[in-house]
Amino acid sequence: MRREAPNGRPCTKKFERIFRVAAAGARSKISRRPLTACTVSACLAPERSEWCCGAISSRSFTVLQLLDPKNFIRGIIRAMKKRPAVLIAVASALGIAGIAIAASQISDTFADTSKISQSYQLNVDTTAGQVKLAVWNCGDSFTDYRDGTAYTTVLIGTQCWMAKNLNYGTRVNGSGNQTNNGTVEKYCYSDSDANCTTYGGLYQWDEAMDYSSSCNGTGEGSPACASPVRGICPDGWHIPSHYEYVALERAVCTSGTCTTDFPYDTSTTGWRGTNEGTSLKQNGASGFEGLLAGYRDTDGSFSGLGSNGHFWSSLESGSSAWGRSLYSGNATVYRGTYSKAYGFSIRCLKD
Ligand SMILES: [Ca+2]
Repeated sequence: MRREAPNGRPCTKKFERIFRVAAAGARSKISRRPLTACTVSACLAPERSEWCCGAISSRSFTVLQLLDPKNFIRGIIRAMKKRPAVLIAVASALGIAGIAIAASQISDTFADTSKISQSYQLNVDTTAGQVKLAVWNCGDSFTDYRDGTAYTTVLIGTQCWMAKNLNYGTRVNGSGNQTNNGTVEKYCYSDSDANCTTYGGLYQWDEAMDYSSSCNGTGEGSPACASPVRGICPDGWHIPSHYEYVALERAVCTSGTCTTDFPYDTSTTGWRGTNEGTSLKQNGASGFEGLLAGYRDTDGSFSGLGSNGHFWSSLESGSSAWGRSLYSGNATVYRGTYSKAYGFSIRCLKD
């Protein structure tokens, strides 16, 4: 049942109540103010239409004037614990400049992604003193709430990919191994921060997985792991499985023999397909924008920048793990297993 009010009209009682509770962290400043200041031109979530104050007519709307954004966010987190669908929106807001909330202040870890809608992003504009909730679609930029880094995204087939390599964590020199030390470590090609900015970080497999167990999908019908591994990706995103890379390859494949070119198995290795590598590389037709970021070799040196790029999947094979490679001189895609000690690029895939 929809309970909407026309645009610009006072919020429904229910909406008011939710935001009164949400504003509890800033009770003295906000909750005494009438929430009729709330002008809404979009629904909070179509599937939760009882929260709506108006019809969807634009991609963002002003929730209310905000006097104390920090406490407001904190209040929302408390209030929305039982409403996981909006937690990710709150999390996304945490990286917005000017809103600094220590992790210790967040009692919910956002670990339960199964109930979290990824379709809404809360933006806090401290200059204007407003909170905006924007409808987020694949293809929109995604801001990693952990460090404020923005990633372009692209829908390929039915998968929503980051169109940039992940660049998250603290840089460490290539000469040492990354370790399970509670800190996400990254290599930057030639130990240069600037290369991370351009090409993303390079991660050893275990570090990329955040020391989670290997997994794969079950085939064409279910290419994702039953429990996708978030690894070092932002909440709501995960390390692609080997089969999810197969799904990607098939989605960009135009040969007419795609199912045999890109089989769902863990035995076929080598160069596959016809022009899919070209499609997946920078400026290719797919929009994947696969950079030839090079890699960190097992001896600690760096190699291949501008010539080849390598991407981990979540599937291991003994002391190695499955990945994909793109090379400047090859129109096809290489699939195979590589020592987990290599430092490769990471593409996060939306859950
Ligand atoms: Ca680490």
